[in-house]
Amino acid sequence: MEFTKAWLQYHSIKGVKETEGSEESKTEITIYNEHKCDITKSAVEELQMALASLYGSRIALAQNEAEFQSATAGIRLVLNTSLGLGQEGYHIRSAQGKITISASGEAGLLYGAFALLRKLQLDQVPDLMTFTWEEEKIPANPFRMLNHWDNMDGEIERGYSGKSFFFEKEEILINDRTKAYARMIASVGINALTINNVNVKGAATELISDRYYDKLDKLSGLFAAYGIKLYLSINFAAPIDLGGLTTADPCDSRVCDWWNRKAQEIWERLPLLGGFLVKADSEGRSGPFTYGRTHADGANMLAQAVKPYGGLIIWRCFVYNCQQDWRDLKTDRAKAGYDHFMPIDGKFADNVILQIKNGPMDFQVREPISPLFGGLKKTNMMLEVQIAQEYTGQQMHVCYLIPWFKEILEFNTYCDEEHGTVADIISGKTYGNALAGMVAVTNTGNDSNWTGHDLAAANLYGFGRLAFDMTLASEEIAGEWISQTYGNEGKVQENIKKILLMSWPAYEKYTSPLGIGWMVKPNSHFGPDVDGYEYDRWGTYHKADHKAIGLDRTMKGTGYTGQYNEPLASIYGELTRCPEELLLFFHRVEYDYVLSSGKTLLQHIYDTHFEGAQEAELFVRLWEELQGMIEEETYQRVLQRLNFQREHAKEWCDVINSYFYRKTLIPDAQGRTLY
Ligand code: GCW
Repeated sequence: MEFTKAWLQYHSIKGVKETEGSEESKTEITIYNEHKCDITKSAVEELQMALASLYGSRIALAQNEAEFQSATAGIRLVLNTSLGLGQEGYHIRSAQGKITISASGEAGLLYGAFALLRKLQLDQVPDLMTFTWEEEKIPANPFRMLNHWDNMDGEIERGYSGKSFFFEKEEILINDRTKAYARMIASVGINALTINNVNVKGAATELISDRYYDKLDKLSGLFAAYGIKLYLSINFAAPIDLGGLTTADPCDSRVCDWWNRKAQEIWERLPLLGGFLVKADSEGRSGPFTYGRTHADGANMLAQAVKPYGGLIIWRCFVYNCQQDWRDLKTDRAKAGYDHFMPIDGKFADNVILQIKNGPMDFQVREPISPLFGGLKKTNMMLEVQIAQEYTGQQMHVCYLIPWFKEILEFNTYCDEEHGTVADIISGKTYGNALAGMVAVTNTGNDSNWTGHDLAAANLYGFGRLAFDMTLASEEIAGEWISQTYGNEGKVQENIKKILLMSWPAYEKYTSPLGIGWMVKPNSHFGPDVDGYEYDRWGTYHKADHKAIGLDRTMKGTGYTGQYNEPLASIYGELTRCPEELLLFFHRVEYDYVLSSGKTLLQHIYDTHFEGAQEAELFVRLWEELQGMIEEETYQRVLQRLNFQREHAKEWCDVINSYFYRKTLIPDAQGRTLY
C-alpha cells in the first residue's frame, strides 16, 4: 500500500533552483561521519536524502577530516563523550558553510541531524554558505514513548486510520512502511515504542515465544537504528495461557521461576528489547488482585525477572471497577487510581515505572489532572495521553490536542514548592529519577496518509516535539508541522494554524459541557448520546434531572477533592472557586446558577454548543480558501472530513441542547431553535 511522507516531505527550498541554475553549478554538500554505528548511518542517510531534495545539490561523502575541510560546504557528525549532553542531547554550530553536529551519544547525532533539517526548512535557508546558527538541546523527558493498541489480526483497538502496519493475520509485518515510520517518529524524538495492544489476548500472548522472536529481533534492530527501543505489552496471565501453569500468582515461586526463565529466553533472543508494558486488573485483564496481591507484588515480580537484562516494567495505573452498579451512589471511579496506588507508593522496584493517564477517568476532552501526579513521591512515573482521539472526534474531527497537553504539563500539583508541575514530576526533575517521561496512545494505521485525517498528523508530530522540548508553544509546533508538510506559504500557514488552534476548544464547546464528559454513544464512543452511559456499569454518570446536573465530588460528596494537595483540594471543593471548565466534574449544579460570565449554567450550555458548531463551520471556510495551494487529493480528503465534522458538530449541538431543553423546558434566551 502506498503511503505519504507525512512531514518528511523535504520540499525544495524556494529560490534555490531559480537562483543557482543548472545542477552542475550548484554547491556540492559534503557529509563527514567517521562513526560506523547504525544510528549515525541513519543520520547520514537522512541528511543525504533530505539535502539533495531541499537543495537539488550533489551530496558527497568525505572519507577523512582533510576531505571535509577542503569541501566548500559540509556537515560533520562528531561524537564527543566529554560534552555532557547525555546520550540524546546535541550541539549544532554552523559558520562559513561548515556545520558541526556534536553529541555525546549516537542518538544525539541523529536528533541533531533532524533538528538541522527542520531549521533549514523553517527558515528556508537558501544557502549553507551564509547560514550562521548555534543550538544546543537535551531532551526534557528521558522517555518519549508511543503505545500502539494494535491487535495481531490487524485490527487496532480505538484505531481510526485503517489497519495495523505491524500485524496481519497473526504475523509480524516488516516492510517499507516500517522504516518510513521509524524515520518519522525518530525525527520528532520518539525513543520508545510498544507495538501491541495493552489488552493482550490470543496470539499476542505468544509474542514472547519462539513463534515470533526472529521477526521481533529484526524489528527491534530496525528501530534501534533510529534510537528507538522496542517494548512489548504482555499478558499478566501468561504463566497460565502460555506456560500451562494453573496460577499467575506473583507470590507463587512456580510463577516467579517461569518468568525468570522466560526473561532469560526473551533477552537471549531479543537483546535489544526494552521491557514490558502491563495492563493488569483492568477491564477484564488478569492481575495481582486475582490472587489477593498488590500491584507492587505484581510489578516487582516481573521487575526482578527482567532486571538482569536491564529490562524495565511499565505498569499502568488504569485500574478501576468496571462492574459498578449505577444505583450505587458511593463509589466514584475518579477515586480509583489514587485509592489503589497511593498506599503502595515507595513499594515498587527501581526498574518499575507507573504509567498514569492524564486524568482520573479516561481521555475525555477535559478532565482534572490525575491526583496521583501530586500524590506519589517515591515511585517512577510517566504521563500517558492519547492522540488516537477516541473521545475527541476519532480522527474524523480535527482536534489538535497539543494545547491540552500543554495545560496538563503546566499544571501545578503543589507537591513541591519549586518543582511542582506535572512537567517537573514526569520529567524526573522533582524527585531526581531517571525513569520518567511521556507516552501517547498513538494514532497511526495503514491508511495512505498514516493518520486518516491528514490534520491529525499534527498530534503525532506535536506529541513528539513536546515530549522532547516541553517549553515549545502549541502554536510554534503547529507552525513547524504545517511548514514541513505543506510548505511555508503565508495563507496556508495562517489558515491551518487557525483551524488547529481553534479545534480543541471548539470540540469541547459542542460536545459535553464543563468537564462532565462521557455523553457519547456506548462502545463506539463516537457521536452524542447523553444518557448512553448513564445507567451502565462504567462509573461515568452525569445524573442530570430537571433542576441540576453533575456529581458532588467534594468532601460532602464522594470525597474525591481530598485526593489533591492544598490549595487544590479547597479550590476544587468550593463551587465559587472551582475553575469553571471543570465545574460539573466536581459539583452538582443547578441550571439557574450564574457563572462568572453572568449567564446561567443552562444558557452557557446552549451558547457554547451553538458557538462550537459555528466554529466547525468556519473550519470548512478556512480550508476552502486554500484550494489550489494544497495538493488536490489531500485538499479534497481534508475537505470531506471537515464537512463531516461540520454536520456532526451540529448534530452534537442539537442533541445536547435539546436534551437540556426537554429536561428544563427553559428556552434559549436568544430564541434559537431547540427540539
Ligand atoms: O480508553 C479505554 C478504551 C479501551 C482501552 C482502555 C485502556 C486498550 O476504551 O479500549 O483498552 O481505555 O486504556 O486500557
